[in-house]
Amino acid sequence: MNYWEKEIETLPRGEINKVQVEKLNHIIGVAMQSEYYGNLYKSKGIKPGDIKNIEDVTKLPFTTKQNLRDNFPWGFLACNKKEVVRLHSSSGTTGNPTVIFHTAADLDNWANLVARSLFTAGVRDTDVFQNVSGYGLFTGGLGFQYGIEKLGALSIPAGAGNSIRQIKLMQDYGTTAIHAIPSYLARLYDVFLEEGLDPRRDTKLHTFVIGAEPHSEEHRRRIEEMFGVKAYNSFGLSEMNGPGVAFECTYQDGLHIWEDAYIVEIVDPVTLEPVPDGEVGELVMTSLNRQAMPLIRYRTRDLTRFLPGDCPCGRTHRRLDRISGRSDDMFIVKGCNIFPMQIEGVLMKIPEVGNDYLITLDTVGDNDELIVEVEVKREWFSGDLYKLDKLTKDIIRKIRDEVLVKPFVKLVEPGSLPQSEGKAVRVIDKRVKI
Ligand code: ADP
Ligand code: K
Ligand code: ZN
Repeated sequence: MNYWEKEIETLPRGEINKVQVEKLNHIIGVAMQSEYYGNLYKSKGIKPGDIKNIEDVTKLPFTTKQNLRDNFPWGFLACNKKEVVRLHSSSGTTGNPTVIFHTAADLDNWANLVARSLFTAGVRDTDVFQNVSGYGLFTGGLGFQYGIEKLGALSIPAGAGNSIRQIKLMQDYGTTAIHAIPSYLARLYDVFLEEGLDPRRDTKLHTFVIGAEPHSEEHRRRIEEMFGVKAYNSFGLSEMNGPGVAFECTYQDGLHIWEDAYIVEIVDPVTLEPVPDGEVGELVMTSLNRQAMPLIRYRTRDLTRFLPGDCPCGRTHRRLDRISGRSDDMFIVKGCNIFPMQIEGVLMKIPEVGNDYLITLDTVGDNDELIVEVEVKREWFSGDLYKLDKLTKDIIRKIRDEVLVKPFVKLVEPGSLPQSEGKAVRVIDKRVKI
């Protein structure tokens, strides 16, 4: 058995589009029960049935994070409050938070998508799955929890942090699969070493599911090497439920995005026109199943592209390239547009470089400077000064070749960079704003 839901996962393109058109017409009607879409669509004369073919989706207005904030908390609710059984919310440290509501049926659909995603990455009901993710308002906790249970694997709701305890759980219960953010796994590996353990020898791990934050192909390969596992890329966002939106299959060549549940567009972030197929742009998504709070043409701000061609796994749902960053991640130094992942890609290819780094943008004199602190592997840090100096110069040259700005590079001891509780903070901007 290769598929969780064979018929849906291998639906021919024409059929997928037909399902999408039907569901979109329906979901427009559902969305119009909310104050936000009700007012907006009435004012524009949009109604269910307007969508004749899939291209018609482009006639609908976009929805942005700002719209969600402005209408917090109930403005997008499309059903009776009595029907809502859960909410997930972003922290909202700046401005209003955002909130997503779910009915019982929404949660069931979501759990099924996560189960399908995990199955696609080769996880089975015989696995012992440790979810190393914050539970609570963050969707990575409960989102995976119910998906693992639906799949039928033995779930260990370990939560985030406390690496010694995580390792103990792995050993006590023979954990075979883990979900965690990639920046954490690199740190977890160090704890294994400090404890005198080798994850290849002392655990039964074979599968990682990594996501929730951008990471480079090189970072993935490092994690696979360190632990002796296969690491699959998992993409999702709270606005589209959370995990289970797009997932790598065992071919590890792009993430299948579930097109029976979402309409997927990639647009130029400036003109908002569709980009030519295969070009990078902003991912725009429409939720087709959610009843409590459908979102139509939601601008994710995530940058990616469709991969061309068919996947050998037989799934017909299109594949996204790994997310190269968010449109708001990009920073400009000395006139050059730079994404943190470009720098990560360079660093992770250098064998002496450790797993952590921090980019700081600062004003020095009259200039903006790019400062990159780079962790060096322990066996190298105690090396001679001549070698370290050579390494610094090598890093400077390689980063400059990639981003066209010459950085200041500072080598630091492993474990010495500040560590965040959740997703890694890769860039700090201290520049004087004029
Ligand atoms: P927040 O917006 O507060 O980070 P979410 O948990 O909803 O909360 O985060 C979703 C975002 O995380 C996505 O829009 C994307 O930017 C990022 N993300 C999630 N999975 C991946 C992944 N596999 N690769 C890169 N970025 C990812
Ligand atoms: K089981
Ligand atoms: Zn595939």
